[in-house]
Order: sequence, then structure tokens, then C-alpha cells
Amino acid sequence: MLLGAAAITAFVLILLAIAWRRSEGSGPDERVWTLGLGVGFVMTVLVALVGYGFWVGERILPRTDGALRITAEAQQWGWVFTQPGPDGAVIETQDVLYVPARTPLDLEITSTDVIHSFWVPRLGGKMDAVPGRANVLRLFAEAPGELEGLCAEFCGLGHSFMRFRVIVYEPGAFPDLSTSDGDENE
Ligand SMILES: [Cu+2]
Repeated sequence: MLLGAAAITAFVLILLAIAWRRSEGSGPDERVWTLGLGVGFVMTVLVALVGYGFWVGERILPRTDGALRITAEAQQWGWVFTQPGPDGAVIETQDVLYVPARTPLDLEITSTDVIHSFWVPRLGGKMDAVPGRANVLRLFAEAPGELEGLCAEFCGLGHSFMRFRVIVYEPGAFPDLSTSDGDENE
């Protein structure tokens, strides 16, 4: 965004300089400028942005392809995740989400009290956690590692501490729960 904004600012400054320097009656045809920059340039940028937006938006839509389902339940002020554990059996963890790498999964996000928002910037967009409702977010983690997540909707005094960890593991190699579990490292 910074690079894009810098490019547009530089472009506008160049246009301003041209406008200042040009003498009366000379310079390029105004109709070409109006159509080219006023319509052509703007439409090109908008179409590219909308196309990109559709592409990104489509990727986070859940599909009925039998993907792994994990539940994320928000409360003031933490997250409870219900997901497959080391031996495939379902486990519940507090503020730690285990995600197999290169495996599409649908996260069912809900809340027990007020509206929160699930956000892992490195994984994708935000999704609101609304009481009495399950919002589904499609996630796909490329490579094993540890990512940071947070609540992205102001939800009370503890909001800024409402963080969680996402541990992406190699499928079939579930991390050791005794070393990576828990939220005691505040
Ligand atoms: Cu919250």
C-alpha cells in the first residue's frame, strides 16, 4: 500500500509540475488527457482492484468439499479451539490453534458473550465471532511455523490481551502438547 500510494503521489506531483511549466495554448490535447487519465486510468485501476477483491474473497469462502472443521469459540477474553489432536481424537485448547499445513480447513467461529473478531493476519481476513451464530472462515496455511492471532473487534477491557497462537504443523506430525500448549506465557 505504501509503494502504491508513493507511486500515485509521485505521478500527481509530475502532473502538477507539467501543468505549472506549460505555457498557454501549448501542451498535449486536453481531450486525450481527460479520457486517458480521467476515465482510462481510473477504470483500469478499479477493474484490477475489484478483480483482485473477488479473487481474495472467493478464496476465503467455505465450500462443501469435506474440508477439516475446527471450532473457535471466543469469550471475554480468550479463545477456545476444538480440533483434532495428536492421535486424531478431538481436543480443546485455550488460546492455541493447531493447524495442519497445506490442508484446507473451515473454521467455525462463534462467541459466548459479546462480538469478537478472529484475525490471523498471516493467514487471511478477519471474521466476526457473533453470539448464537457460527461464521465459517476458510483457512489454508502454506508452511509449518508459528503465527500470531488476535481479536480484531473491541470487546471490553481485556481486548488488547485477547491474543492467541496458531501452530502450523506438518500433517501427521502433531507437535508435542506438553511443550507448545497453554497460554501461561503472557
Ligand atoms: Cu475479543
